[in-house]
Amino acid sequence: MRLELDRLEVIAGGTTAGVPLRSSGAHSLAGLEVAVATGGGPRYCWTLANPGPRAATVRAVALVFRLEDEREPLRLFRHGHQSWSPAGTATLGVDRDPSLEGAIDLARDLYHADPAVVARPEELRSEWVTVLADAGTAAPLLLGFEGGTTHDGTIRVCRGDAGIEVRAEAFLGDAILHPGECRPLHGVVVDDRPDAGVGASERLEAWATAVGRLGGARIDAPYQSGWCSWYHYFHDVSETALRANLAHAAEWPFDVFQLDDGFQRSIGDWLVTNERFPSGLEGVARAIVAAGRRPGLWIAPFLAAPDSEVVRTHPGWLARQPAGDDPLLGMFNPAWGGGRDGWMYVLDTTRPDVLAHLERLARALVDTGFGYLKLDFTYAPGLGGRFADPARAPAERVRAGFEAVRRGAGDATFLLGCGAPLASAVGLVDGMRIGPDVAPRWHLPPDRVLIPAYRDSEPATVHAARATLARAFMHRALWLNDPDCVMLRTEHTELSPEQLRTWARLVGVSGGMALVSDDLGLLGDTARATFAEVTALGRASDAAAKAGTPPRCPDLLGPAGPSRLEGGRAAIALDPGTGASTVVARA
Ligand code: 9PG
Repeated sequence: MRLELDRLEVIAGGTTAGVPLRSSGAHSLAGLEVAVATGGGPRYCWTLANPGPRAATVRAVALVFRLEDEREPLRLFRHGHQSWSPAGTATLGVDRDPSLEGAIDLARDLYHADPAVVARPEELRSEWVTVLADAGTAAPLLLGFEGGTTHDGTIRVCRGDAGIEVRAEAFLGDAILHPGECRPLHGVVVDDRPDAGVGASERLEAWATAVGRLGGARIDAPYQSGWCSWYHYFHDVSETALRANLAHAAEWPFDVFQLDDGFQRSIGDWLVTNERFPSGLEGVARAIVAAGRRPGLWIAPFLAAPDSEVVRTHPGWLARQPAGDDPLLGMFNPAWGGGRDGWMYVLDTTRPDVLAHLERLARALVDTGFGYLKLDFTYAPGLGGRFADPARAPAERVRAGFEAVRRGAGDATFLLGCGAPLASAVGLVDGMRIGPDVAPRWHLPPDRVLIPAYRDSEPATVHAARATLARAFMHRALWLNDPDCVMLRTEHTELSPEQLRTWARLVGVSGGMALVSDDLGLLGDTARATFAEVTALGRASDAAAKAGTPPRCPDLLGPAGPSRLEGGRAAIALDPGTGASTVVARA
């Protein structure tokens, strides 16, 4: 199995144009000029220019390859766009792209770089990187973008008239290219080493290491353990509850106490607490410091409630709908209220005044004592809408927001990305949520009414477990992985004791961040012993990752799907169907 470069395509101004491409050179199409240089590796460097006198609207530019000598079934590593998007394996002709399942526009926009429904019913896509494995070749093949900061990268695999096509698509999301402008695109790399001993995970590790180096990844933060308020208290968290948990701090080896969603008066007005937090953010930070722990705080910095102070005083700061003048809607969450039944607006991160606001906000939170910020729902500026500067691609809009927060927060603050387009945040965040939310149950109940297409992103522990296996290779190459919180409760949970242990040990073996999200007053010696096991496994796996051996999923593209993880001195094998697992020591 090998990739043959076939042609170049530009989707701009509503039309698609293509030219054959066999070698390096500059090509004119759709009024634009694309220069492609092919290097060893193989590696493709390309630039996109607008030589014309008028602005051009560019949706995407693609290198199109033909897959040769493959033997089906063709399996691919299907990587999702943002933290909550699923990651795992898919088979061409068997699995379907979720965009085909009739979800609402916002759902598609949330979970993919390109919100449009895929063009062909058999098409599969992977974002940022993929690995292909067929029935005939022993060595899998990796295709990936070297970055994702100035545009997204979507890889599409489909059956064309002349066989299977693989497209590496630089997605600019209808950004304007000004007359005379030239933009470098992120390089595209192929790892087709014929060495059968180099499996999918090893290829992804090598790719992530290279991308992390190129992008100045922040990979030096210490191993993180802590407490998070979300999965026990949810929106009803209170200062009383927080202080009650802090009273148990001495019994737990936590570094950070992180207050999650529920403290704020309004989404967007992050410095003002609601009536359940009479001491305000200063009082909260002081109490956590007094317990000897690092104060952490959740914010959704790019969202704002319709009735928030920030929207009332700065209506011009909002991104707009693609057509008309109404504000762009970035999330629907009735628990947030906000004056429009839970619909939230999106701040326009192409505006210098909005970026100055985000910078000031982060500085104020750090000055208040929060040295750890969880930045959530950060996909929002990447949604399709109208922004003040139409020249910025979705990935650039997301990144500009992260950059502003980093400027304000300073270098010493631990920033955790969440709901984040992964590729846009490299070099800015210290930690990254790499999967959907956990829940006190292994599977999602079959009767739950949801958007059917994106069930795999809904809160269920098996969904978080799958992501922890599939994205393990990113740990300490691109950031510290946050697999989401361990669940230690034994009451008010549908997790069996075995499922509870499986998830806890998987978090441990992954080497990722280990946060407890229970009412500590309800936990006893068994829970403390489980957490001690998590952090012992975790510190060993994390130390190995720091020394160059990241956690590895040996059956990532295996026929039974990912089910095993090796990290440090331990290996876990789990049955995603039942949540049963075994952990063994490795030599
Ligand atoms: C706080 C929570 C927690 C959690 C985050 C995030 O698509 N959704 O509607 C959706 C809502 C909430 C959510 C994920 C997805 O959870 O992952 O840890 O911080 O926000 O509201």
